[in-house]
Amino acid sequence: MGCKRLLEITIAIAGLLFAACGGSSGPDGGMMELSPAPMPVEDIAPVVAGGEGYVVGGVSPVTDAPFMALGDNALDNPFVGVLCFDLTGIGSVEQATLTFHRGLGLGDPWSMGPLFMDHIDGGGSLDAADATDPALTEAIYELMDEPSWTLDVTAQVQADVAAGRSASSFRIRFDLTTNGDATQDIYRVIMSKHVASEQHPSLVISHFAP
Ligand SMILES: [Ca+2]
Repeated sequence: MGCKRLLEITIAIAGLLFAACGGSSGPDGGMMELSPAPMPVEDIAPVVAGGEGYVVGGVSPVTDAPFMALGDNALDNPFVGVLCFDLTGIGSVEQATLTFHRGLGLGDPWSMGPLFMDHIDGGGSLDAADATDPALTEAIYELMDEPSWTLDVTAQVQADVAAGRSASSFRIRFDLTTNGDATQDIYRVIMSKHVASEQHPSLVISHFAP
């Protein structure tokens, strides 16, 4: 095969490849204009005022404390905590990350362990029923004793947005309601009224703005 013939074949193959890879994907043979893909935005969902706190003995909500109390008191009444974040302005959720920090403890709260986190429908305000009502999803996490926690709650926040809930709420509770020793045993989580603002609970949501 002569060099000229080889060159002709090479040019022919190159032409076929160019056509196959097809820059000419538009109906008129020109290049198609692609609309830019929507980009997610990242927002920090604010804590709902009056939505976070804890419930004492299944009857008394506390929403003005710098700490969430978990465990029991000297009357063997349980403490059950709730975190609650406003979903106003949140569109289709791509990613949601919940972070919160441990406070100082007292006694032996882990005698009531494990510590669980439930996804609940808190209705945007903390009331006594939030401590005992059935969860949307129970025990989405078992929490170890850590200085802080960073948890993927994408599925839960997606479900809240899809259901049209105004807030995402998470309940934190020890497995046992009391260890029955007539002594307070308390584990604490730092809440949004604490002076250490860098340790406040936060829910960071990556979403497509509606
Ligand atoms: Ca106790």
